[in-house]
Amino acid sequence: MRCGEKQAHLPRVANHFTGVDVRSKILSILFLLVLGVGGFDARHVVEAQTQPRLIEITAHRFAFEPSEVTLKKGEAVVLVVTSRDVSHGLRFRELNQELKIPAGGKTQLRLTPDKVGDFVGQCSVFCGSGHGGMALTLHVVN
Ligand SMILES: [Cu+2]
Repeated sequence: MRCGEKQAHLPRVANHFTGVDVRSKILSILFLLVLGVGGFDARHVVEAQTQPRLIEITAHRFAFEPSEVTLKKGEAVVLVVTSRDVSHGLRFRELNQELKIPAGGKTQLRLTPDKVGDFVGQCSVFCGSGHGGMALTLHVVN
């Protein structure tokens, strides 16, 4: 009887080890998946930190929308200016920056303000009767 019990017990032990092996394989696969997802998240955060902030602006006769934007000194931003109608321009005399926006198109201006203050950009392409009042003000703060 004892001998029979041992023989009956042995396969169970073997099964038990097989079960642990499968479980540890599943665990290590899960662990790798978690690591992979974690690694992806970390890369995503680093990218988000190094990419300049995009600021979408619409230009149309005779305004920029929004007409005021607040920026942080030293923070890199990209102004993405889209024209909804005719060609426009945007010139910041004090910052020595100018961009042209084609009719119905978009233009980007990368900018890292290095001084605090208000900087007014004027439309620099004549677009009609209200052209002179078409402005975008950048408020640069600390
Ligand atoms: Cu204009």
